[in-house]
Amino acid sequence: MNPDFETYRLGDEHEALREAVRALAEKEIAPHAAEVDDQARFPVEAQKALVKAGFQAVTIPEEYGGQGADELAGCIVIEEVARVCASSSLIPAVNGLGLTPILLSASDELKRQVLPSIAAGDAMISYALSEREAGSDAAAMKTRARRDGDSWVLNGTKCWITNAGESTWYTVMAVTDPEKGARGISAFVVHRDDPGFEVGPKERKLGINGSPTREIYFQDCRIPADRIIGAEGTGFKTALATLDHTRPTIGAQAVGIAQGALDAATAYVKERKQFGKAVGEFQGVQFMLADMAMKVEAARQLVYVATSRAERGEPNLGFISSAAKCFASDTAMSVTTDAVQLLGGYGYTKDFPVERMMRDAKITQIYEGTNQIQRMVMARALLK
Ligand code: COS
Repeated sequence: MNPDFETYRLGDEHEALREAVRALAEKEIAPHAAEVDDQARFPVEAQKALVKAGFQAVTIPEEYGGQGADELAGCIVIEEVARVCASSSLIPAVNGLGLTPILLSASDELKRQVLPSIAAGDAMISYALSEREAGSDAAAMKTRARRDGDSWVLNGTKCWITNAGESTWYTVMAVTDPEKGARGISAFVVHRDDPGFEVGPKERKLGINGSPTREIYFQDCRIPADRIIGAEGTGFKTALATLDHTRPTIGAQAVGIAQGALDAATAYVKERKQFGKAVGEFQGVQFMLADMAMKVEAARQLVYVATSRAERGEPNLGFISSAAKCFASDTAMSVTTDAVQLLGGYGYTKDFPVERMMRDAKITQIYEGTNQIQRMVMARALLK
């Protein structure tokens, strides 16, 4: 045996980061989580605390004013915030989603235009791929971008845009050549003050109520020509390559939600007495807890492996990033549901956090690709 064996152990820096985010999340974010959900209001306290600590978008490189952290660090931030408030964890998660296309494919000049404001916490960025009729079939989008002199002019509607209205910047995929299918899609960065850009009303949702979800509209929205991300026609590839990097971050969010529910349920069954003893002393309850913890740990390890492979820029990330997102989100759904069960009637009330966690968990099986799409991506990788 060798106590210094470092394989399959997080380094000291990552452990220190977890400790720091956990402390901040418990002190500054958790106390507002129930109210943020109840009032469906943006978690301004969380935003302030995350920005003050520099945790709102840790993967921005130092040359653009960021922390220069790796993708595993990005996942740890999201996981620890989600453990207390999933809505708040969408601040770092959606920034990561919006800025990854820029990190992967944008020119240095465009990176310099956009990234420093996000790194400073003065701006957030959202990601706009989906449309009402182009969800899983993302390449069926209709939003158009036409070149006009020194500008691109966008027309169309994107939907399910997380943090829309709060974000300053939007990464937008649009069709530049309708004859070319997926190869006729390009990616752009739009600023909320660009003429012809507007946001719609907030969707009324089951969970993640603190994070606004809206449509965004482009009506002859004119942006400078240099706001295209990469070459014309590469937008769909950039969009999917982005998801290879960010699906593990949704896995991390799911792990955090599940861990929060597991912690609440574990504390409860030690205190709650029935038939003259703590309900945690009953084997039926113990088996449930053990299964919950086993799944959370398996999901966490899968997420960390996936995000580490993404950080190394390994090829063929589709299988592992979809597996991490899919397994972790299915875990979050089952663990939060069991946590509600373990708290019985109390679990079904807003006096305890587990019903919120159960509602918040559901979206992780849907966004950044439904778990049916994840299974399709995994199967394609196996069969190719
Ligand atoms: N990275 C880079 N390029 C990729 C890629 C990846 N991971 N996966 C596919 N591509 C490329 C393909 O190589 C192909 O390009 P070429 O024609 O030049 O070879 C192009 O993208 C289209 O690929 P494909 O034909 O496989 O696309 P499909 O239309 O069949 O769609 C799925 C593939 C279904 C996997 C994709 O549309 C998807 O992930 N849908 C879900 C979207 C989603 O997650 N939405 C959530 C909203 S974002 S929060």
